[in-house]
Amino acid sequence: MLAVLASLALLAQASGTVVLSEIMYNPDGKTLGLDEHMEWIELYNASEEGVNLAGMMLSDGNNQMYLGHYLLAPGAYAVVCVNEASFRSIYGEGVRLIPWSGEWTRLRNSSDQVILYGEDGTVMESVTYYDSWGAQGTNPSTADGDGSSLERIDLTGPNDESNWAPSEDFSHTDEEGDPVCWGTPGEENSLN
Ligand SMILES: [Ca+2]
Ligand SMILES: [Ca+2]
Repeated sequence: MLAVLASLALLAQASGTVVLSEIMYNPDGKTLGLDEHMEWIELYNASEEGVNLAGMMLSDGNNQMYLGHYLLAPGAYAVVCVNEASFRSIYGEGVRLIPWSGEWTRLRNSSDQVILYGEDGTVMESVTYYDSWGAQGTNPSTADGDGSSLERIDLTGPNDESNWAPSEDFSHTDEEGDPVCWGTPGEENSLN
């Protein structure tokens, strides 16, 4: 019995169980606020089992953020944000936030890597995004400071430009009541 439990525990943080699903790397400074207050990363549990995120680590290769105790249900989304008060002021109290400790990864606006490590230090997920992802000809990507996040289209598909694109959800409204696209933190992606 103990051996079975041990193998289940290992499976629980295996590659592909918890995936990177959405990244707000360049929040719209005019409406959302500064990067250091409003960046966030969304995770999704693509497995059939609940996964405790405790001990997992997010990093851009420099700073390290250790995830705290958090049971992510199968098919559920949750968010790691740089500043809870700032995040709540925009997105409200309903989004579940994952506790973390360490130093925020600081998502560069040109290009950066986001790596998710399992508790045992193995790489579970890695995406290197570019501000060109989602650009249309000479028009810059709407994920590059124009409100949108970058969403993963197929949540178990590849971590490249073919499978990540600017979010298209306009259910939020700004102070003037105009619809804005601020991503879908904690919810199903608009591109899924
Ligand atoms: Ca940024
Ligand atoms: Ca989402």
